[in-house]
Amino acid sequence: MAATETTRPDLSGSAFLRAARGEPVPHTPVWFMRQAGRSLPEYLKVREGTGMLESCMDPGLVVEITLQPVRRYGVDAAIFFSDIVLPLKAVGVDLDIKPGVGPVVARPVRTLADVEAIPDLTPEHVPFISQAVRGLVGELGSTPLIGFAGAPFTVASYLVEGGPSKEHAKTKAMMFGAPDVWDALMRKIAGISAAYLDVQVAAGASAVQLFDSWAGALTPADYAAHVMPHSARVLAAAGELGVPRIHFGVGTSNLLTLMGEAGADVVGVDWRTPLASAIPQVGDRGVQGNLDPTLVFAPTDVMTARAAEVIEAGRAAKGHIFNLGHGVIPSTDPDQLKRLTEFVQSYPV
Ligand code: 1CP
Repeated sequence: MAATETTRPDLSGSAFLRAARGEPVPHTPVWFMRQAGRSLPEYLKVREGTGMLESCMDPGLVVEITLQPVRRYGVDAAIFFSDIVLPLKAVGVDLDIKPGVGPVVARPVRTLADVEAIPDLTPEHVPFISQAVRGLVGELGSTPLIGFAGAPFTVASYLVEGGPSKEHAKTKAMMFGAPDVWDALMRKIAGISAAYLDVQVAAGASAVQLFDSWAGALTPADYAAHVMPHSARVLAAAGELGVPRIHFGVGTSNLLTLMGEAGADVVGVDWRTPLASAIPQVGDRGVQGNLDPTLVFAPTDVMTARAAEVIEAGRAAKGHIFNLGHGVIPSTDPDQLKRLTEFVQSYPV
């Protein structure tokens, strides 16, 4: 329903969208997680003096930063410049994104009352998002825009820990020890993430990615029991919008089947799992990935040889979208990413 609100350009020839749907492609599509707002000098320049969250709420800046890697690399998709905690900020959670640290939450969530104090997200909370997406879709022409949201477990980790965490110990303690609070929190975040994706697709995003970056901290049984049903609700809501859904996590070699079954069209794979072993696990779905992000620091011929291996392995999938196995490392040389993009796009299909 929401998806019909904006007239989109004709994207039927998009290699990215075709691969996401398992259709034949003119070339292997490529984009990079965290391609916007990392290593580019033109990004650092426009961000000068403006905080991260402030930048995400400025449609002019969001359009510019999202377009920068598309202009420079000619990637097959743009990823919306925002953050997984932006919707929480928009509904009034007291948080900041601290340079060099990441999201920091002033009063971490511990009780049912804390969960109930978080409002649900409505489009009125994020008019600047709709405006930025509309502006982008106009500028991007035949390049599709990927909208995104954080999956409930990964967003919960920031809310419960109060900031970045390695062990996610307080989060998992709540999951194991306070199931009623956990269930309420996961439902709350699932609703916010689904509404946030709805806003982006209604304004013209052509695909969505659900980031469950920290799901790899869980056993398959705990993922299935305590996390998957909530991610599945977000993916089902996105499915209603008629756009392809990518589901990504880090260190998820034991969760790939479940992450697909949660309702993804494409499963994102980090670099630790060879695509040859990931593909049978995801079954009749596409895969996205998965060059080790440090390989762009290697000599170009070493990087491209490894990229070729990834493309060759991807042939066995229903569809393959080339990407790094996680985000672009901030010190990455943009010229090397440009060479990688050209290599992937010119590799025989
Ligand atoms: O291409 C892009 O960069 C698009 C925009 C984008 C995306 C998709 C940003 C901007 N953040 C994200 C998603 C995001 N944010 C994830 C999922 C993807 C992933 O695993 O990399 C996560 C876990 C976050 C949380 C976050 N925000 C962190 C990680 C902290 C930790 O726990 O280790 C950090 C450092 C941020 C800040 C952030 N988000 C985005 C940018 C450009 C920045 C840096 C801003 C700054 O320092 O000023």
